[in-house]
Amino acid sequence: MIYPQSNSHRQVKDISGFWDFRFDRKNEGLKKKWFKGLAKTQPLAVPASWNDQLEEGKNNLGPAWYQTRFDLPTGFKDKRVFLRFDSVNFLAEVWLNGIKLGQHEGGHLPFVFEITPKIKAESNLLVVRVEGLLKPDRVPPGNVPFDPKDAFNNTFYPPASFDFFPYCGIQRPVLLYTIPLLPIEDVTLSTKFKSSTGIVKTEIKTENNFKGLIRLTLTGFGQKVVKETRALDRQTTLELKVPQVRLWNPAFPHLYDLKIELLDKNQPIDQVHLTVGIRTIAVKGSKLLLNGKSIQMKGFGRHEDFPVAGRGYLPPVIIRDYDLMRWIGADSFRTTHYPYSDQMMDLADRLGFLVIAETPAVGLFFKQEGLANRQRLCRQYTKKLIERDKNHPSVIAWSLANEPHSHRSAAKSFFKNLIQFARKLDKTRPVTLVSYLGLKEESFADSDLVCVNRYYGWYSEPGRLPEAFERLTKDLDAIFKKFKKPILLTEFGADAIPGCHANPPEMFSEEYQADLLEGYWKILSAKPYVAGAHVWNLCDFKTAQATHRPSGMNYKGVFTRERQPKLAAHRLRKLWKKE
Ligand code: BDP
Repeated sequence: MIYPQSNSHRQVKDISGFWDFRFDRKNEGLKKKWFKGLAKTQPLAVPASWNDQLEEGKNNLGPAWYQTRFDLPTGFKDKRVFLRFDSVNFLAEVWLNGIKLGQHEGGHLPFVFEITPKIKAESNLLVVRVEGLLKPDRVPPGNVPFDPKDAFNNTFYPPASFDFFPYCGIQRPVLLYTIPLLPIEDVTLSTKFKSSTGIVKTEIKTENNFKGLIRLTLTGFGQKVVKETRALDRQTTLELKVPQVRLWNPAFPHLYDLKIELLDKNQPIDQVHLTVGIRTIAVKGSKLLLNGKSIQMKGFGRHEDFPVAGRGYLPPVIIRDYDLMRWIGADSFRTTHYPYSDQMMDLADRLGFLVIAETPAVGLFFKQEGLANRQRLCRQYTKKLIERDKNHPSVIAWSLANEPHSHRSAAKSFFKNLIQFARKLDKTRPVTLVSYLGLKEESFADSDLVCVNRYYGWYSEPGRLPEAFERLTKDLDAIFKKFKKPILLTEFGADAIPGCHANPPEMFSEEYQADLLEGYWKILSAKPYVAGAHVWNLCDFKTAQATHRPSGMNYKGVFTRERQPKLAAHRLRKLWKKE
């Protein structure tokens, strides 16, 4: 999937802004045909979650309606025109000029409609109905009936089965864009190297009836490699050899520029630019190897979360978070618990962060009811995530779920199939899932990495760090003995209320959080089979209301929600920067 681009063959126009908006409390909009035009609206910022923009929005998960009008932008005439939503949470139905374009389920992943035949030169009316209700057969699920076997305790309001606020709305940009009549449909890159030569395998998908020339030009670091060939059916593969290759890695995130052109009778008819990081990622025994060298990642789990905008796309916050991660000495993160924006991923390539890209499959459970739909959604998310993020050198693994309640027998075969499915789609990256079950997680037999979340010293052994550290050590050794694969501690942490201090340290104080994280890191960094440690969380974040979540906040951030450091941030920096 190629992100919309602007060049002499393609145009993009961002139609985000202040749109007309209204809630549909009585759920009458469909019957009353609001898709023909909304009345009684108020302005709402797009992209952003609606929940913290409006008083009425807070715990309101929809349905709600948006509308905007646009003219056909200059340069769009006689081109194929598409409408792309980068992310709408959860269910979106879309109409253009009163005609339904379609619907899309699931936040955090893009969807596209071709609107060429339906678009007018002036005053096009775009209407979107969005609904983010929490339902047991959705992914992530909500409103799940209590069942001790699935470890749900229904403590949250709104009743999410996951620990972050169920923000709703059009949360990322909405784009109009064009492609030529015979376009480059898709490009898949994979890279490797042999001594000092980099090899970039490029698979280009074109239309059936394109029989012209495909030309690739790779430039960077004083090199220019050009290769061209006639298009073969729908898929053409070309290999570029890059002398004196500069490999991509966190210390030196070297990126080459790749221009892909289609030529028909010597006339250029399409062009796409991609950045290429040449690197390899592999699992060998107990090691995770980047460019053939063993790595031990340090970093965070995170959330797309900020006051007022909720889960909305906010470029300065993205920059701030990368800056904080650099300041503290982190080199990696997991896109907990859903795919992040395309822009966040582009910056990971540029700034040199290693990313475990995760699907929105959090809080999954395997009771029969609704299972078929949850499984369908998981496959759909896995496919879309890989299609979207496959060309990022920063992405070094796919995580297909966070903390599934996978002790029911249906889980094992489900994950076996899902892992195989992901491997078929991408043969170049490790595939994993993140579990709290540890030793009892049967799917670790099928995954490439063992990713576990541990809260010793917090949810168990509260206030007793020495016992927590002892348990952690024994637990990790036992897990490694059983699975013999690299282990990533994908979450560990403690809540610290900013400004709360205690000596001797006690729970919720900044000192306790700092001591817990330091203790964990010392144990983890000394274990040769640990390929990474991700602190939970980079920043405090909004969650649903619960007795254990003061003011609807999860305070496990080492930075506050406003992105200021707690004691733990300084402590981690000392440990991480010196290495
Ligand atoms: C883990 C979850 C994460 C939560 C965290 C916590 O993966 O989403 O926010 O616990 O309780 O189990 O802070």
